[in-house]
Amino acid sequence: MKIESVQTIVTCPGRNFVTVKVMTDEGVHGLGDATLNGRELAVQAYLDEHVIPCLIGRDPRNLEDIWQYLYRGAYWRRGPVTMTAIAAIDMALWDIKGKLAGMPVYQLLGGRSRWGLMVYGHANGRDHAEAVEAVQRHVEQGYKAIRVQSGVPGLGKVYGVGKGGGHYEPAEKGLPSEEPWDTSLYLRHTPELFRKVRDAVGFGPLLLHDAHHRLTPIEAARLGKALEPFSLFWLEDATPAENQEAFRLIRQHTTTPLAVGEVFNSVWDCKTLISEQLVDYIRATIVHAGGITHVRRIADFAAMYQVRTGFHGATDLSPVCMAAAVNFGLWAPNFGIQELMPHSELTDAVFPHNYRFEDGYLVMDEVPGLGVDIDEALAAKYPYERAYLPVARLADGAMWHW
Ligand code: GCO
Ligand code: MG
Repeated sequence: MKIESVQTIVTCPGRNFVTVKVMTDEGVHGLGDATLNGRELAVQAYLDEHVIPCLIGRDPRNLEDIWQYLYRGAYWRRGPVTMTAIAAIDMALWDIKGKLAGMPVYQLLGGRSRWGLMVYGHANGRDHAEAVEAVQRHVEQGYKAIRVQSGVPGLGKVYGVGKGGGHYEPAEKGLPSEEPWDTSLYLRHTPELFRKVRDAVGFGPLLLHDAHHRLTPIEAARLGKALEPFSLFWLEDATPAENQEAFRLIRQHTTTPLAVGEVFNSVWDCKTLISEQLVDYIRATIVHAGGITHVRRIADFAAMYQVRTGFHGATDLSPVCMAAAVNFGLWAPNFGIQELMPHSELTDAVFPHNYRFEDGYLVMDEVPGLGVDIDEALAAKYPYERAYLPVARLADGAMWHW
């Protein structure tokens, strides 16, 4: 059996997605997500120019060997562009393997450990009152776990808050927009937000919050401590984690559980964080961390230290990645929670898929492969449109972490 051709498909049904389609000489094809928000065409070029030519003629069933070939063979290791490209091919090869076996990918991984993946939805508001209402709406919709973000008085646009208080999509058409940031305003208002949410909905729903890399370690420690009375499920990306040891300080000061890793692309990015038990949830995703083959290694390593998965699942992860995440989560013994930011109807139409939301969980039927496809004719109607994530600046104009 041979890989006959591989195609990269870029489409923008409301936002940009890059998809890889691997075709075999036996007519079976596989799909992989290769979307890297704001850097989409770099991954496409990496695949088209440097990866795909090396794949033609290889046996798609040897996905481990192909993974090692792409990782070791490039000589230049890691990095988001490389690891997203490898992830896309890896996902597509697992999809093919599942179709050949007539089994869902979760069966190939070891079968179901659970019937569904508990997800967390995004409740956000321009102010606390709007955020509380959004939490109540999510409870009514059946969400068991809800991430809460709110506007901060004195700051204009803030990470995690949609324009109309509803759907939030961080990437914007055109060049990067600029957002103001002020940590002291944020730290003053965030504990108050969670007090209001708990007053309104009680302690039943699990609550999460994303600090989006904005805090220094000691500020993160202070926030974690201040949030303890509200019993969060996790505080996410409290401080940038290039320096993994920075989490030691946060950990010494607070029992609020910590999650990190949506920007990680290899197990090396979280080796200290996991082995020193500095975090509770690892958010590395299949699309940005080398595919199912590598994320399985991260998850197994994390399991040894009682760290559970909490995969990134924002709208920039296509339904192909989400289908892979559902397969993975159905199996992973140390699955913790899955982020769910529902895609638009148009995106769902371009990528028909088998997984679905049911009463707070993502479930899927027993279909071969990943259980997702692409409507190429529809995808072709929505060509790439340049879009970027915003950047953040402090009051004096200096760049900050967005
Ligand atoms: C999350 C993330 C996203 C990212 C986005 C960047 O927790 O869902 O922080 O909102 O900002 O995925 O591409
Ligand atoms: Mg996040």
